[in-house]
Amino acid sequence: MEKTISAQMFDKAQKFIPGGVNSPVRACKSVGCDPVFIASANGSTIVDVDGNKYLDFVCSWGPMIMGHAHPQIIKAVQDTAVGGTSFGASTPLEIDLAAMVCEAVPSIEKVRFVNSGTEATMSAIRLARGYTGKNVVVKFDGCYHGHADSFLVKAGSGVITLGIPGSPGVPEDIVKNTLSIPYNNIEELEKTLCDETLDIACVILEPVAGNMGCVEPSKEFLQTLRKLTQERGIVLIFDEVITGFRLSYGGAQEYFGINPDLTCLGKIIGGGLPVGAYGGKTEIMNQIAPDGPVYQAGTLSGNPLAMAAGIATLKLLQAQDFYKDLNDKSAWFAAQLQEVAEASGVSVQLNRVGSLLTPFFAIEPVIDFTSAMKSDTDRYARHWRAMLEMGVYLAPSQFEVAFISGVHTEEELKTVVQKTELSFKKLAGN
Ligand code: HOZ
Repeated sequence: MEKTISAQMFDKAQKFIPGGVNSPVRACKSVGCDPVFIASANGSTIVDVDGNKYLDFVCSWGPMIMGHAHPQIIKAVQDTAVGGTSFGASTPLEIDLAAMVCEAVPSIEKVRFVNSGTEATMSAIRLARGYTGKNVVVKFDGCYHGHADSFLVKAGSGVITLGIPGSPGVPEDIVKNTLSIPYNNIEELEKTLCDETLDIACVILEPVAGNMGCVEPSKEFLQTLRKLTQERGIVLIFDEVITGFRLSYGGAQEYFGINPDLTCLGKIIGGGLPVGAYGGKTEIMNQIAPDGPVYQAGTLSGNPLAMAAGIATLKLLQAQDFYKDLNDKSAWFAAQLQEVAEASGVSVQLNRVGSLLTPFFAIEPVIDFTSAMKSDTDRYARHWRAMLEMGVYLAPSQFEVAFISGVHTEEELKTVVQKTELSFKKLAGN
């Protein structure tokens, strides 16, 4: 049989790019498939190089909340590009986006733009360490904060997907200052944060975990976390790279009504172009160079194309009832999927918060890394392949989320429910 164009491209890519991909999860290894190569996308649909169309639930891992190639976002990028694409100097657009972010996100008074979520989290912990004069970073098992050295301890996303325990190349001396404790576990949290022998600078978490699949924190867990960090002068960092402008216009902190000291952003604020940001209280942010001694810089930081795409996206998200409609639609979709799972007899835990969704092929509720790891990844892989075959592109790993966008229509979601039913029936049969 002749190879598909995607297969030919994957062969070629592997000659020049490690694993044929520029980010491990997209190699689709854990779902037992080779990747499809994308030629173009529009709205809720992506098209591969062989001309196959898929309803897309990866949405570039979050940024495409208004769908692909939204005309207003594309126009903003085109209009900006004709005036030059990068200057390594300040532009008016970065002030506009910074003002929008500060107005939207409850705890952000000042914000610094960088180029990726990894850069944002890496810079935020440096700032927290510089501000407190302490060294230890507390994170949670299964949370993923990008690939900076300090975070590659019991991390989620590709690290779980590929079953990598940590990473060679990360010196012991660095990770000895990272403590990873279980998500949603108040007892462990209290024990760690109240330990006077630990030199804790900050606690960082995904306020809804999205990189071990979707896991919601209990309200009590978040409240205890805020209370203890406040009492002990520990900087609380919310990594809202996924949840920012996703759960609500003000992100997870607005959704849960809990304000961190620092917030990391990415994805949606770049409208599909490479962006990250970290922001928070003025007193802490003023420690960053050139105002303060904590160094951080970047040639492409505040890049005009990314700023233009971000501004256009945020303007669209200000539409009346946007988040209510998106979250209601997602709740309806999740309920339908749950019904289909129950009717088919396949054990699925449907975790959803806002428009983030993961069907865990697990028997018991998934509340943390340990319970997520009990999922039947082989079943997820079979489900993923069946859905791809039927024209639905899901995250190629059990330990990621499906992103629902403002442009997925009810009709489209209904067809996905029907296709899911077919896939689950097949799974139940063997
Ligand atoms: N780390 C991303 C998922 N949580 C994957 C990024 C990509 O492969 O594009």
